[in-house]
Amino acid sequence: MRMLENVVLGLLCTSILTLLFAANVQGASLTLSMSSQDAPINSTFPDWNYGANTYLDIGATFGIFHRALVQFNLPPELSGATITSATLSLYYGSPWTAGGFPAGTIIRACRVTHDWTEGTGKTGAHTLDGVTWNEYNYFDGLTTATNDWSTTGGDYTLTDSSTVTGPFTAPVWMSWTVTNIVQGWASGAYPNHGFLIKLDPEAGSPPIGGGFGSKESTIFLPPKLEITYIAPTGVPELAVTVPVVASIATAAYLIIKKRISR
Ligand SMILES: [Ca+2]
Repeated sequence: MRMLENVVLGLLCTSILTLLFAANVQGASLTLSMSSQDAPINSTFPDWNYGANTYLDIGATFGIFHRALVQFNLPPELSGATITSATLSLYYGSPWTAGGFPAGTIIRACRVTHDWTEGTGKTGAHTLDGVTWNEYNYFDGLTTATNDWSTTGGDYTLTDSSTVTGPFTAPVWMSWTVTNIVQGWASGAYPNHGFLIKLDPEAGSPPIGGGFGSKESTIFLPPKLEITYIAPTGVPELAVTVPVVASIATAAYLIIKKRISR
């Protein structure tokens, strides 16, 4: 009986300590519930821009690769902040095949290392104003080296990249832990050129992949970046100069902010 009492007492103490710790956590959270720019690219049409597509296709099919670029403008209040967590989420809404992303499938989110332009092209509407498989901004209609990525399919690094592993069955959010990447942007260690999301490896036989909601989608939810952070000493964590809520239809991105505690 004494042992049981000790166990119960121990659990109670642990619970109280947990509550005290939670109450003393300082910081704030914000959700960027729409990307600032996003675009799918694919190796089938390497000089075609899809910046206005309602889908961000990710996957591979018989040697053809589909990747997605997603970027969020970070509010200035994150500058110099300590990022305690950051989660990138894409809404997987449309499977290519009944199998979707089967068990064991790895989908990787990487940090992009070169700026790029979203563009206004889409399936059936060719434009010369944005990112393609070959170029970070294909604007001249010329297959010269101008604006070429260093590597076709986008310039990115595997450093601090993050993976999730299937199975995934649509519709479902797919979420990557990207704390270190966002921390690097907040500290100024490297510029924010967003994320590149791809299948890894890009086998694709049989086809593996699907469509995710872009910020232009009217059917599926747009990309989302959730961040919790602690501001530098003396800097308010919820600056009033940043709009708390803006219209999805007109804003480059929507911010939902929440104070955790003070
Ligand atoms: Ca877009």
